[in-house]
Amino acid sequence: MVQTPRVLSYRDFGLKEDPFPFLKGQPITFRGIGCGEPLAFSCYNPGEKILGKAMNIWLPMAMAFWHTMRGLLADMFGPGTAVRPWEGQDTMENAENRLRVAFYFMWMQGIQFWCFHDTDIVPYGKDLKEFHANIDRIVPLILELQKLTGIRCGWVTQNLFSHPMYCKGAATGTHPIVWAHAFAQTRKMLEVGKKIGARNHVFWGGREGYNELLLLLLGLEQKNLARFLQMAVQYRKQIGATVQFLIEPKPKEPTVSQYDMCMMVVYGFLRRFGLASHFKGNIEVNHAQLVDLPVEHELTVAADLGMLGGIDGNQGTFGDGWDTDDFLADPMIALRIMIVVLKNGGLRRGVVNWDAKPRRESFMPEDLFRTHTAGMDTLAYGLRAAALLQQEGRLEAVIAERYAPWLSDLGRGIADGSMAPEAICEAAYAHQPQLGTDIPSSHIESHRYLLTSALQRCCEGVGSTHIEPKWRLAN
Ligand code: XUL
Ligand code: CO
Repeated sequence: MVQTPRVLSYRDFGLKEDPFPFLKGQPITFRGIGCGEPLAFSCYNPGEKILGKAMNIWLPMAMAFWHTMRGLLADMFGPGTAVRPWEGQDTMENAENRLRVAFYFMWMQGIQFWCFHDTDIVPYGKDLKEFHANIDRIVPLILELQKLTGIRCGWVTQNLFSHPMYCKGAATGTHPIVWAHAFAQTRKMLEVGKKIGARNHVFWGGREGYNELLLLLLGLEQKNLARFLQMAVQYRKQIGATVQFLIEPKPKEPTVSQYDMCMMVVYGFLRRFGLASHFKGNIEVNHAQLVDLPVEHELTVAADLGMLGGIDGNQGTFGDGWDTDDFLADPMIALRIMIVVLKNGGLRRGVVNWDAKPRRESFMPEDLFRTHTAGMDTLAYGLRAAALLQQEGRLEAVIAERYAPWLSDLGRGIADGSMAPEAICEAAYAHQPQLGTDIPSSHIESHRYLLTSALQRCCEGVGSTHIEPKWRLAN
């Protein structure tokens, strides 16, 4: 898993000039806790062992091709601002060059995995046939670049939301020919995933929901979606692929209400159609925030069901209410994520995919490195602090004490069903529980503060160094 310690230059990637000359050929590396340089890691030290595993095993970082390579930072109010000298016409030639730049980017950033949609890597062309022929043409280059760098595919997916034909949904649309296109795209990506050794295959139902309930045949749409997933499961088996299937929940946007609302809803749907054992969840921070849940809720539900399959790393802009895909910058969110990930024993085959983009005013190629470095570091602080908490065992002790009453005769009797209803009610009549004696305070704030203090201790040395600010606010 640790990257081959070779030195590669842009020329090894088949590039004629260095797309990132500001790095002067030097990859992003760890320069010590709190080093504070925007193009060096202050916390993420890939090979360093944390609780017996290297940091890059706990945090298998992945680049999202659509944002990092294709995102031009356009929004609904204006065109893209991104300066991307390697972008040109939407041709195969440019697609190949872009792929080379992508691998060089990941190499320089110290990222070990990549994730992409079918439409990210080649032009669609005039129809599905041409699109798939284009994909076939680029696969050998993918294999070559993966071999050169040791960078592997975290997940593949199919874009079933951008093409105008998907305006009413893909597997939940109103026309079977659209369903057929969605399935053909999925089948192709299963084949590609197998060829390039993808670890996971993601299903994000971008337009699988509704915009107007009044016009909806809910039962038909749900059955069609289930059929689509069942056929994907069958095809995976047919071609002998072992890729892990992940569903990425999201409550809304672009539709008013999406069927894969949150992890619990996804589980209910999968159970209903006998699919639960075939899928896990890919949990995205900003998607959880859109359903008004903290991401640790989604992660915990997934982990508890044995379905934690991966993470899309980002965060929403505070109070915005949109899927803004900011790079993770809040260490407390990172810590809460990593507490669940450590308890889960890691992400196994899953990756942390940076489904995130620079802000519109951070438009230079250098910002791609600055954003990934900051996001990776933030998550690494979360990892270090979560490991500290786990080692100290203080949170575990609080939890054990909190639920200890369930180990009493009454607790066991209720839980294992051995106690008769009469005896349970008798116990209730016999004892009136008192707050403070029978039922202790939870001291929630002190326990929350354990998290703050763990983060603070991970940054030790930083806070103690007095740095004279170079500028002051005028007042
Ligand atoms: C959209 C989103 C997607 C999926 C892949 O909100 O998260 O980019 O991750 O289709
Ligand atoms: Co995502």
